[in-house]
Amino acid sequence: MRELENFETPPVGYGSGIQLEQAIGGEEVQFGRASGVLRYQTANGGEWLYSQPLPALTGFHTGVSAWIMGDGSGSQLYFIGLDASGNRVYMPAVLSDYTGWRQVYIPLGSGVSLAGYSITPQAGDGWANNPDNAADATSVLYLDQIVASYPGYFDHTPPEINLTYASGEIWGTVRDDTDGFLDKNNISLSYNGYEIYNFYYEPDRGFFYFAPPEYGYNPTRVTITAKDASGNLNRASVDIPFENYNAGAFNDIENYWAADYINYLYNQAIVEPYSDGGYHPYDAITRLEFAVMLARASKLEQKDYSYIILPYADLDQIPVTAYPALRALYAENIMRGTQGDDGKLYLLPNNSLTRAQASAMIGRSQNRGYPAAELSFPDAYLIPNYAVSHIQVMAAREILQGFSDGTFRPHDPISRGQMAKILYFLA
Ligand SMILES: [Ca+2]
Ligand SMILES: [Ca+2]
Repeated sequence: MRELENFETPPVGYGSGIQLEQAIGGEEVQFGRASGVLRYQTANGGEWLYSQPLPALTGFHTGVSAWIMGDGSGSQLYFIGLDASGNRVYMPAVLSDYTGWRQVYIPLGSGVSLAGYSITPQAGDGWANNPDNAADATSVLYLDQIVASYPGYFDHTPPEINLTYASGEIWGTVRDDTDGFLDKNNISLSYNGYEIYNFYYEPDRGFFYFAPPEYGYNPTRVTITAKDASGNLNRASVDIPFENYNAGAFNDIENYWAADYINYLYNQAIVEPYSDGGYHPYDAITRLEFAVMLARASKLEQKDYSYIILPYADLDQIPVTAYPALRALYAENIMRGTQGDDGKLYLLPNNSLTRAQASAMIGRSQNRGYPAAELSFPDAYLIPNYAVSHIQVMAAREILQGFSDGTFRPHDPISRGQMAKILYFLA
């Protein structure tokens, strides 16, 4: 398989009746951090073409697989191919009579490149009577992870990572069941959450090697992440043993179970002590504290979001120093606020948040494409729908676990101590 379009950078092209843009974050993304959104005139449809067609299909690849989120409109989506002679071919992709994500295979033909998308509106008797089909109405379809492929096969299995740590060195192998050994640009390595580019990698046998620059004094975590052409993600981490020289950063965590994680956050400048010198690990975290910690731990470049105007009606209750973090979370569709009874949007900075709410926001801060686990918590049925997929993924990644009695307690407030552990395991 070969990745052709993942929408992680905005698509470049032009359309009539259709615009293709980038959608960032949220449940409208199937893989990575962004998807493509096709906005079209419901009554007329239209056409959108890349300025530069995607690379032509070669070898066994006779078509593309694509993820398409339907809008239930009954419109017909076509993928437009361009053959070697420069002729256009229109291949039916989906009839959008469904909602939610669906993966389809679209046979374009060998040597053909994907050049754009075309939409024909719903036909038939019901059309004229449907109030949704007013002349100025628009609809949206989402696209993600378009891969050069062959008929009858979808790859849903993430790459396998074997990782060893010994004597201050890290090495191992990465291999995918479908794609075999992966290129270096499909592998990333992070050191305490920061991406490191100068690690050693041999693509012809999937071998990686890394010697951490400094270890032994503070909590340190190194993570290898691998992505196959179909967008499936996997990661493996090592927690490097240490003697903690910063144990005294907080005066109330000496015997607390998450003390190492809290010190990690301190060393990463994600948290600082309260004025009384404590971390207050048993306190419920406030929405504002949660936001600032999540934005810092996600390593978002907060200065890149200065163009965002925060829409919260309770902005006057929020310290200006927190605006950059909130802007980043808003733009990335990670934390958008809560609609009040008056229809206005509120951040509610001093409120606590439930473990389910926190899980959904933390989940939205992560690339999508990791495997999900079946939830075995006896109270899993209490988890709200919006949080289920995020909790499934974080359970599979072993970021979230239940309490010692096995329950998840989705409606309990999340404590500052629990948050510290989660942020460490995200790194
Ligand atoms: Ca994507
Ligand atoms: Ca795979």
